[in-house]
Amino acid sequence: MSLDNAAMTVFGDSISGNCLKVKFVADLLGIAHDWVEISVLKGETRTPEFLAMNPAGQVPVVRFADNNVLSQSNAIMLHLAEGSGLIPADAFDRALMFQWLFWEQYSHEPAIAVLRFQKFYLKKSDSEIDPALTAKCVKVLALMNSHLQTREYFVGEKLSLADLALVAYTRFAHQAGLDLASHPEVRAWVRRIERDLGLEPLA
Ligand SMILES: N[C@@H](CCC(=O)N[C@@H](CS)C(=O)NCC(=O)O)C(=O)O
Repeated sequence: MSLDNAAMTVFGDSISGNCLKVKFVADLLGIAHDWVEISVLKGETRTPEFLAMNPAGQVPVVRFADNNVLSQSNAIMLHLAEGSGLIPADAFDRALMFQWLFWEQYSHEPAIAVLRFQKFYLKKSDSEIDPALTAKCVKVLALMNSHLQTREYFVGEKLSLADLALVAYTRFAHQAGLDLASHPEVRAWVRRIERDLGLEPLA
């Protein structure tokens, strides 16, 4: 399926890093799209209409002009970016990009996105938050900081989907109560990717 001139509708919550990943790629590649705001907090992912489109009850979801529907943020990014410079041409670099995409979903997002949600949206106090979750976030940021000591981008010294997936929640770290001043390479990288995306710095 060609994405050229295709009308595509993104069903997303604009407070969600997972949903913003889709916008980052579409905007960078100039892929025209409509955005339908779906509020997770208002339970709009649980309506019969939404569940008929994505039985997993999660955003983001993309519906293409031919009515095909795709969910899972990283799968959507990969589909939109097919054949573009956001996916490394070199096979090993491409594998490294996948390495970071899988790490993002298994280790990074379940830490930073969850802590941010609990603190910033559910307004949980520090005593209500599992200390192991905060420790996991610090470990994740330390690993990223160490990787970025010797490079400007996660893979191949060039912007790739790995950076876009990882920046989505890292740039909200302050809303999780995490101070990027302790992870200066990560902070500089966030600014770099925000600049590449034409975004104003959040913190
Ligand atoms: N692995 C999924 C995670 C999607 C996800 O957790 N979406 C959240 C918003 S960030 C959601 O829709 N939550 C609603 C719910 O689970 O009820 C992805 O990357 O797309």
